[in-house]
Amino acid sequence: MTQSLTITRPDDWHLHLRDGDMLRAVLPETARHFGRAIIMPNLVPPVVTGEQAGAYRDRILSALPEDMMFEPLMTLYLTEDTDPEDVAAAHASGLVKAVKLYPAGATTNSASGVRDFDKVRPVLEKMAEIGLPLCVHGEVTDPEIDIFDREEVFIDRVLDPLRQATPGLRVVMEHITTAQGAVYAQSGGSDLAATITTHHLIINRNHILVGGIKPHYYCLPVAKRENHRQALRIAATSGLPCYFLGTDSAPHTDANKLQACGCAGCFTATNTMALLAHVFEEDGALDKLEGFASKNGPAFYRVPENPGQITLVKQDAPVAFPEQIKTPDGPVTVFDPGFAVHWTVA
Ligand code: OTD
Ligand code: ZN
Ligand code: ZN
Repeated sequence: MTQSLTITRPDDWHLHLRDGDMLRAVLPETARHFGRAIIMPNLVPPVVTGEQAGAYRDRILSALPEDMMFEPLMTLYLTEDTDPEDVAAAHASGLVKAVKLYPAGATTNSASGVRDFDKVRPVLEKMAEIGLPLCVHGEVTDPEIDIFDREEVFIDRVLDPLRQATPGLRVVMEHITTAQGAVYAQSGGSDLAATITTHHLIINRNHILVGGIKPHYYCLPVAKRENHRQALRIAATSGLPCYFLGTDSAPHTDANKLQACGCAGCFTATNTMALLAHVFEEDGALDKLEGFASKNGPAFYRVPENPGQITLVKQDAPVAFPEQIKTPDGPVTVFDPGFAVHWTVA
């Protein structure tokens, strides 16, 4: 029996595209299904100014195959030297849709991030004034704090004080991984939201560690206990407008993943929509998938929904997704959910 589900063309509200050869290799994987994506600015060096964001946008558009339609929504990487007027101008021109806050050292390429939050106060105040969202990587970097607790501690120590001190600031908690993150995301009305990745709906920390270490499941924030995964499933399938999809699809070559100090990141662009259909069906919530992937994000970011649609089809035989994407830098392994998937995008 085939079953199908047609939804408004989705968007990815958190995506890593990289640059150069890697950009050209991974961009079609996203553009095939998604209308737009919030493009993460953690290049080396990072995308800090409006001018750099404009140049990166041009490189993305020239890497896009001619027969594909896709709009990159650009972000700026917040540093302690970021100029509030540059941010305001990049927003006013329509180029930049969000500013990204990385606590220095929290994740891949975050060394230029923020150490002293007082130094970015003028930028945050300008953003509150103009309604430009702040996307937050919410983990403390304090070496005393256990890596599995870093999100929960960040909410209490950094995020809540920062929001209290900056009334009107619109915030997206990126890639939440805990029950505490899911609860807090509901507390800020229409000025607070959270993205949830596909992989955090599927794996818990056992998947990374039991029966041998699985580098392809290692990402940041690291997957937590099973009760947290369940809380994320409840949040994503709830239909509440504060939760939407941000895949955090983060390509690294296998050579860079499979080594003594392997890179963090799961590459899910290729099969994300199929996996989400599986997850939402399993939770009896296929009717909530469109809100999560296609409607709640545009509503928060105050942009129209995509004009087109995609159709997800469920087939009897398991779908064979490619195991890897070939790139000139080497293969990138596609996220393997560890179970048979019968959904595919038609
Ligand atoms: N997490 N990998 C990367 C970024 C994210 O925190 C993130 O947004 C990356 O490779 O850029 C990862 O595991
Ligand atoms: Zn992050
Ligand atoms: Zn990311």
